[in-house]
Amino acid sequence: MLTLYHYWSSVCSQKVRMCLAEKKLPFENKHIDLFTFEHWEPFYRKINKKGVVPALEHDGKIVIESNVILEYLDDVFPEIGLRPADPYAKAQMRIWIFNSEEIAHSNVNTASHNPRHAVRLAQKPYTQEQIDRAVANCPSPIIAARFIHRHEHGVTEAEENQAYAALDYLLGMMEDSLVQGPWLAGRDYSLADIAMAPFINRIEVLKRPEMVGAAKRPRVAEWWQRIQARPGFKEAFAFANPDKNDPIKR
Ligand SMILES: N[C@@H](CCC(=O)N[C@@H](CS)C(=O)NCC(=O)O)C(=O)O
Repeated sequence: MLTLYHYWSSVCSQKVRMCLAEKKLPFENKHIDLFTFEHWEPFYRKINKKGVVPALEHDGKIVIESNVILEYLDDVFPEIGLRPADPYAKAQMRIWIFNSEEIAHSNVNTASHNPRHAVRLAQKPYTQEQIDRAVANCPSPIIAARFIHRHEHGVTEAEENQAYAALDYLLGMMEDSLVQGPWLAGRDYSLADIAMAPFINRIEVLKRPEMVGAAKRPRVAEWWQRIQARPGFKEAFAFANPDKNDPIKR
């Protein structure tokens, strides 16, 4: 039995939902609302000591870290395999999984703050006391410090520009890698594509579609079309936001 603790629009959660859908694995859904700070509450800290989503529970065992969850699912449910057998292709797959963590996640997070995270928080009339209580619950000093800083100062234009420059550099590498295509690790659709797809979706949502558009990056643009045509992608992204008042819709 699989249970997924996730948040509808979290990029790391979207990866895991894509993998589950691609493998046709049913799961129990536990939605954790990041904007009511459920991820820092004691019950969830027992599941994920880092206070982030996603977390996967499999027959009572907890696995955290989205990229680790992807490989775990492929180990335990190999019937629909998502890792190439060829060692070189597998190395390419791992590089893209690593890039998704090292470059894509932190920079997409920075770029998402002002137009998404701050907008949601502003919509909820939290008192300073409620914010302080939420932060006191946060298990990670790293995330707590970032949250406080951004809550007080937002993300500056310079920080945002730096994040987009990093993402542009990553997309340039993607364009080059896809010469071997059609997928990021070569011939076969793999965990590399799953690890990167939610970030490309977010770049589009953040109204920077030219970064992944055909004029600038034809191979990335075609890859993105192929990804979106997959039933697993459609299923993973069809997960509806339980909070109907959320001003963010995609
Ligand atoms: N390396 C972790 C990162 C998890 C992560 O940061 N998740 C985000 C959502 S994509 C989160 O829970 N953020 C909550 C917060 O920063 O307060 C993974 O890949 O699972």
